[in-house]
Amino acid sequence: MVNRYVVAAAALALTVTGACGGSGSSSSSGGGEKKLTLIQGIANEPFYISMYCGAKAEAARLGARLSVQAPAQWDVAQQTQVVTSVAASRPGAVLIAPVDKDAMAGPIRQLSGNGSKVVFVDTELSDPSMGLSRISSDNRLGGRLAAQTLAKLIGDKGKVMVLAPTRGIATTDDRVGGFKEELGRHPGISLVFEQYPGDDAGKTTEVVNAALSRNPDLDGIFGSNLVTGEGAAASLKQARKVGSVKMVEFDASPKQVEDLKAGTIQALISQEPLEIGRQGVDQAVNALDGKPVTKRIKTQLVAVTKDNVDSPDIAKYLYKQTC
Ligand code: T6T
Repeated sequence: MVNRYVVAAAALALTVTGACGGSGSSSSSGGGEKKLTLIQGIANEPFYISMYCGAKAEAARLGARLSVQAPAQWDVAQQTQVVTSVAASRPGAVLIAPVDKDAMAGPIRQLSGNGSKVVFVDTELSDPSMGLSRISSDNRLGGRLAAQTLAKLIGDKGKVMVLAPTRGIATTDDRVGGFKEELGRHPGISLVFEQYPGDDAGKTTEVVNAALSRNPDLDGIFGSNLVTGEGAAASLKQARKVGSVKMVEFDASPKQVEDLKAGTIQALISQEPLEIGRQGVDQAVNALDGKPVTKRIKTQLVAVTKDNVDSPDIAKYLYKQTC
């Protein structure tokens, strides 16, 4: 089963014109209309849709032209195709979420080589010399918060598993790292599985089904992103383990919130994708205007539970399916 957020097209390209509209000539710095391109990690997925919503509103406020492109799947070859095509169009600035912190360095060099300002949003590259700004959650802290939350849910003892799409994604690598670091402070809890099924809900469901049959006494699961979380929740339903296996997931898609309210899962560690998109546009426009750029910006995280999911101050942490 293919992740249901994947679209058939190889890349999704949408263009939003800022307040000034018009087709003016692009400019990588100084006068003329500012052309920005957002390259998401994957198309048609609530975290990146929400990021685009934040970026779109900020681009309109600042009078910049924003287009968005994304690979249909979380895949280096597909994102490289998108990067190469965007590099050829020479936008003034590119906001990008690299799908691999090392393999995407080569393709992304094309962007800066062609004169585009590069800003990392959400994920980033290992090479600290690349990118003018990096805007993301504090993912290591988020992983630790997930472990603290899961430990409380299982009475600080038992067997747990952690899921991430694949190794090499800056964000989920840090979440898994933070989760394992915090587990080290809970001697009564053992990590029995660390699995990487890909950014694919269906494959995640199969992996968790297998883990549950090998370990029927599993007590808790941490899904380190939206897609692995949704896949794991589907497995708990199939295995009739809802409530007996406690689940903490990163992100807060409409489906995840539905599972939280239904009691299938017990907590979400949610991010601020709209704010990440907004800040990415701000830093890109600062770079184009020759103004100071902030190198690193950390946005907020919150643990969402059945008790607080409907409170007004949580609303900004819940993801959108459309802008
Ligand atoms: O968790 C987000 C994002 O922060 C991560 O880098 C990749 O997965 C998501 O897009 C959710 O699917």
